[in-house]
Amino acid sequence: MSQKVIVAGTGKSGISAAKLLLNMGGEVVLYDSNANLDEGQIRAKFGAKDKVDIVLGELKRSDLLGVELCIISPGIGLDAPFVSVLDSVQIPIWSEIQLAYQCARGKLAAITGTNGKTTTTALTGEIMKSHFSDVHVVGNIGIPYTEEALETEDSSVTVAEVSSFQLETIMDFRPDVSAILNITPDHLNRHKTMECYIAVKESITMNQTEKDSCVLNYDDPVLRELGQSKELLPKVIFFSSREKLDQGLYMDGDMIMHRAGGREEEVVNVHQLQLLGRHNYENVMAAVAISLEMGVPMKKIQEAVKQFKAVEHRIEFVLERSGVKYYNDSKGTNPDAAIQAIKAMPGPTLLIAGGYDKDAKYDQWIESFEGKVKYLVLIGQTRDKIADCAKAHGFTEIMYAEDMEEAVHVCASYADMGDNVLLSPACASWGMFKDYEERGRIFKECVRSL
Ligand code: UMA
Repeated sequence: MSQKVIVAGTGKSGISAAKLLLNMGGEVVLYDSNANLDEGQIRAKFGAKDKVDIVLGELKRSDLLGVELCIISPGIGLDAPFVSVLDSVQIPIWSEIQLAYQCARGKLAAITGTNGKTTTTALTGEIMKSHFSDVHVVGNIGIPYTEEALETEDSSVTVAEVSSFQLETIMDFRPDVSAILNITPDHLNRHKTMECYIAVKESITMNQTEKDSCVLNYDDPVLRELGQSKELLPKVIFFSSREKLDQGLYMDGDMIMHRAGGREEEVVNVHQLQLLGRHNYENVMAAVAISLEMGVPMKKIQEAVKQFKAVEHRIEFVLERSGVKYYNDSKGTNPDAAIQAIKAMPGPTLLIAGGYDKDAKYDQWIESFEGKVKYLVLIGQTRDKIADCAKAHGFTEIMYAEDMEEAVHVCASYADMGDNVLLSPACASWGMFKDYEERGRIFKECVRSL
């Protein structure tokens, strides 16, 4: 990697990719299309001797003199204007996780899917830590893979949460164990069609061979078909929360079961878990399957899953006040994730939703209210679109709020003892918040100061 590389994006991924390249003796052109960024602040993240040129705003061909490769941050689509400048001089584009993969050592488990990735990645990481001494949990979960890749050794285990954005420009990225948890409509503003979105998710398996494994959700028709296809080379392990499987992980009543080679064993009763909802039982099954494939003994897996608590912003219990329970599901950034949160609520619910428009359809989500949602409190750009859709489905208990503080106060004043207040927006956070984490933190602050 002692070449000259352009790194696109100066967020978490771009900065850590640039640092990795510099560490390997390379030279970096660090580019961001946002001309309003403070160049001095970006430069301060590097050492005085680091060979970094910073380019902000428009990218010109002259900026690319001697450049052989581009590392692109996940948030940047291939239709960004500067990509055509790279194409005109035939500079290949790699995803940030591809760069990390080239430099990393040891075994890799990579987890994708529309929903449940972060919980499954965090849980798999905890299970791995109970058995292996050097474990790295990286990727979309918040720590760029490039930040830790150079620290890995042959004995290391890396668990990576991988988004469709990160998969778009992989080359030979090949996990020892891959997992696709589910595929439902999301990010269609970026991937355009469902076919493209499915193809990019499935590309997590594209370099895998017979020596590798792939964990798939049997209940998802697209993934069942992928797993049954003769073209898929890795060993397939299915999990299902709806059917008893001849091989793989499945649920028998409240018991998660594992069946392999004619042998059946109990893994854990869902009442022993500290996670709510069927979708979380699916995440547990996926994590168990991945961990078994990575060589963790069942006893250690069983202990680790019982200890594991919900990660922040995923149906996270905040507190109970005046007999009302408050839950933060800020990571419910699309309708499907938000449906899972509503299903997991133990009783009548006041729901705070709305945000940035990702071209999503809200019909199924509204239908999932099914008498459980008492009031819908809407914030953000999608307020009118959601309100129109709700009314078309006969749901009229709708209120608007200008910000999170108002939304929380409205809920607190309308909630009765025994009710739940849930933030699960079904939309991205952009426009009102920096990211879903900031949205969740602000929600929790508002709840705590009630
Ligand atoms: N930028 C450009 N040109 C563009 C668009 C953006 O230069 O056309 C620049 C922006 O000005 C900004 C930079 O790119 O300076 C931001 O890059 P980024 O959006 O890739 O952000 P990072 O901070 O690098 O964070 C990324 C992931 N972000 C996205 O995929 C949008 C983080 O996932 C991830 O945690 C992090 O890398 C580490 O791997 C967040 C996310 O929202 C949590 N992911 C989506 C999701 O979960 O639904 C996929």
